[in-house]
Amino acid sequence: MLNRRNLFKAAAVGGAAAVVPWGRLGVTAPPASAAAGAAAAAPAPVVPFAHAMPLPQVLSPVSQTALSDVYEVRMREADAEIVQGLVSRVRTYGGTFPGPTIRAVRGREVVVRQYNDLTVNTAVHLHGAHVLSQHDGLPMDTIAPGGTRTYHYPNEQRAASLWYHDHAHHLEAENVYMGLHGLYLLTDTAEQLLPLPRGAFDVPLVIRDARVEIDGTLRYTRPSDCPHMLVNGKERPYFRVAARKYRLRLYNACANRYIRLRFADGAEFTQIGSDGGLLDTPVTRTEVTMLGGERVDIVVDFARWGTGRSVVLENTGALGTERPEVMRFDIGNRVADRSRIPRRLSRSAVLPAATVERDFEIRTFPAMTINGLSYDPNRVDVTTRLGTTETWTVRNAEAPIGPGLPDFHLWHSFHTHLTFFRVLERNGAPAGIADQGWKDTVTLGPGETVKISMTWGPYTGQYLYHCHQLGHSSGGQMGRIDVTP
Ligand SMILES: [Cu+2]
Repeated sequence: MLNRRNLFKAAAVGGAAAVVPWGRLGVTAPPASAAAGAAAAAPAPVVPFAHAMPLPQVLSPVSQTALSDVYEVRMREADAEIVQGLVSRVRTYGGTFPGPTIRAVRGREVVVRQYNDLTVNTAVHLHGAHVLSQHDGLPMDTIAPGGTRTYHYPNEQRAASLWYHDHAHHLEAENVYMGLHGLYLLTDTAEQLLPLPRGAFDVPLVIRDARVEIDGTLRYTRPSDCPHMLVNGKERPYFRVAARKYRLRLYNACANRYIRLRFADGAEFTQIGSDGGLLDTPVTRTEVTMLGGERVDIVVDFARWGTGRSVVLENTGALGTERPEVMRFDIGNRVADRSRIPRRLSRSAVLPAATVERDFEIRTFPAMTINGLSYDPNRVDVTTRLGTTETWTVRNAEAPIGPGLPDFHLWHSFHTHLTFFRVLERNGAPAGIADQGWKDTVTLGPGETVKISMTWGPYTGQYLYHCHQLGHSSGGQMGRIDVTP
């Protein structure tokens, strides 16, 4: 847990401890379980590139009908080797860390029967999916230990890189951190017809931080005390690739941390998709900043570095005391590559003009609130009618602090359930390339404001919007929206 010495060490980064009030540090929600509150041991040493990067296993259905695939998942504790040579007890979907990948096809329903064999409440939210309210994994719709619940996902939406993760009230941050997250890759005919890299050359990178202690304990704490950076469940792995193009699906699955990714040599790559699926046209990037929950799909041509070379993906959003490496790609032989990036990836529907405007302000001090209120599942914060297009102006009320200081807790994001949105403006200027495409989670650095627009639907019922720094949503930065007929 946090103690004054650790807080001081964190504050001393950059040498400005005296000007940072204690209250502004360590603001992620306190761990919810007694186990997580035990005294902390030192973190295990950081040894980059000790592990080969695994790919999350793909889940097989237990049964199929003409129109649906049925899966069963048992949430249970399991042991995982996150840092080489250490055994960590984690919370899992089905025994793997991270959970297994579900592959879905547009128009084919997925049914997941979840069994909770853990000792904590859970709720399974399919992030980015259009689902009925009773299948959304709302914070109070929990599965008690020993219980079960069946979720129905209609998959009547375009291809996108989704993920499922825990959303139980006050517990989501710790549950996700301890391992309750997995991928859900939804494809459709339009995507399949594109000549993008596919199969073994379409690779998810689930990136998240962790603190694994010298005895192997995976401890939930604030990100500035989490020196390990995992990709697909392993600390700073290496991955052998062929000298050709790959599609890499970047996920920030950190509970409480932004990451800023680039190749160590500054090489360009091509972004083809975001949270809500393919962009209309590809864009060239050299760096992407992602807060927890966001997805960025990119295509990288490893032939540019050549056989026998390596390139490191690094996080320039790391603290000065942390290793920037996230993973290393080791480039093998050149192989046949008929994939290419078409100039036109998709054709987005145009959002109608908004008829409703709303303002939201996200704050951590003195309490974790949106518009001054902490989440109350019995209070309706926003009521809208099905099909209404709205413009929401969202402001991060935190002031920036000096460079080099741990400022993860001052970042907020804004995530809407049920529907995707477009980012119209950031800080008063038209949205740039970082805010392209259909989004369900948008990053707000300290003091930033974004204007977003969405049409509420396709279902009526109770849904949520919240900060996706999960320590913040656990603490109350969450609101209820009811969509009425
Ligand atoms: Cu927040």
